[in-house]
Amino acid sequence: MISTKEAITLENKYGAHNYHPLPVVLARGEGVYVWDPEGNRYFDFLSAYSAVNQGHCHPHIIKALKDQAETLTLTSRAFYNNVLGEFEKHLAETFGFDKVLPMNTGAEAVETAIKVCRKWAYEKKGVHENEAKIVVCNNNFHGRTTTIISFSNDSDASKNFGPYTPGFIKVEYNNLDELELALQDESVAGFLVEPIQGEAGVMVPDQDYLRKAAELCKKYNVLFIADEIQTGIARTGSLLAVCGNCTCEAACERQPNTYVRPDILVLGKALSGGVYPVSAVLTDDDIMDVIKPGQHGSTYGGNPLGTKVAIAAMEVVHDEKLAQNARYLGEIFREEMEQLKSECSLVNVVRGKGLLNAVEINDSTDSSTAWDLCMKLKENGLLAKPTHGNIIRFAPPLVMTEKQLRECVAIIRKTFLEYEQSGE
Ligand code: IF1
Repeated sequence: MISTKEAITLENKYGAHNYHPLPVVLARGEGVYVWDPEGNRYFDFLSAYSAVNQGHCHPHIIKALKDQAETLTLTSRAFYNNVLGEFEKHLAETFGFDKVLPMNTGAEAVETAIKVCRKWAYEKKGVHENEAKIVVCNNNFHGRTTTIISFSNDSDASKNFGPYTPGFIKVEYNNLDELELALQDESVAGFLVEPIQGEAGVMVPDQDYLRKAAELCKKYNVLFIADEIQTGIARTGSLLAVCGNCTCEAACERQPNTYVRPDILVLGKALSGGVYPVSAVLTDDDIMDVIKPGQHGSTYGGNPLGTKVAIAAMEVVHDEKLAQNARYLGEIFREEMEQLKSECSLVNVVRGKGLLNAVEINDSTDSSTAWDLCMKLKENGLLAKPTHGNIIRFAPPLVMTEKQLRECVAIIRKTFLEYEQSGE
């Protein structure tokens, strides 16, 4: 096995420099743990940006991968296959929608949702062709295709990738007045929103924001599109973040006072448990039927290998009650971080839901403190990474036990207090 040093050298020499990774090389993963080539073990507190909610190399998912890999991997959609329908039924019933359109990456699913929404606007709402607009929020992150970065206000993600795709209106996140004003434009087709803004630094909106936003969309005949690629699949303590307070055993029971049913639901990442790229767009017949044969697709979209893996990944979420566990452990984690805040001047703000949490470091956004703390956390056996500048995202796999979580809290506390005392 090549060493940490060799692996980093190879990536730097032959790989595009489109990331600035923490200087650690991962060679093996199991559950909440990862190991580097030298055998050092770490708690994974990033979970591949919430794609590994089920833990690394979950045996149930790996078995599904192995069995299907020896049977049939890819057919294209030129023919049917004997897994896709089962996957689509499983998802449609679990999340309560009529139809599923399978894709591969999150960005492809977001692009699919944008296309379906625009087509619905022309063919069902009566918006003039090529005039459909979609409302998005400032500081959004929905992927990295040229259309998606066209509505990003993050210069790193968008600068010098123009010309940009038109037809998007930006409003302030968590601001219902601005949203309502934008929705009054009759050419608006949809409102695309993250239930919690992950990349922006785990920004949690007011409790009733999503429900009231959905009500406004209904009022103005605009499709409410929930991007649950990062917040979904039990990460925030319920199967979907738009669910609010329900900890559904299986399908999302509609809780009138909290359940927010999007018109279009976008899933990815942990939908397939970090084993194989699978994403999906879910909606009802009267919206999905605007897509006719030959109007959208993907070579690997809905392939039997990925969909078999996704079925197994969703079974793990249900059977191991990951939403309930995320909710329970998330409350403990935030309590402990609030306690640390009272002892340590480095901690400015603690926020999150379930096991999607972040700590804002008491330093300027361009300081290296958050990075330096993550380097110290690595030395102490825990891997996390700053999002923007001074915010550290903490998002372990949802299979973590309370004992392991408390061990991680101790590592974070030790690291922060030692760093503060060192006066670095
Ligand atoms: C990177 C961020 C997180 C997402 C939401 C769509 C997508 C993502 C809410 C696109 C993807 C990933 C992309 C990855 C790092 C990570 C990320 F930092 F970029 F913003 F998680 F916050 N919607 N997020 O979070 O899904 O096409 O990647 O499968 O690009 O660096 P994808």
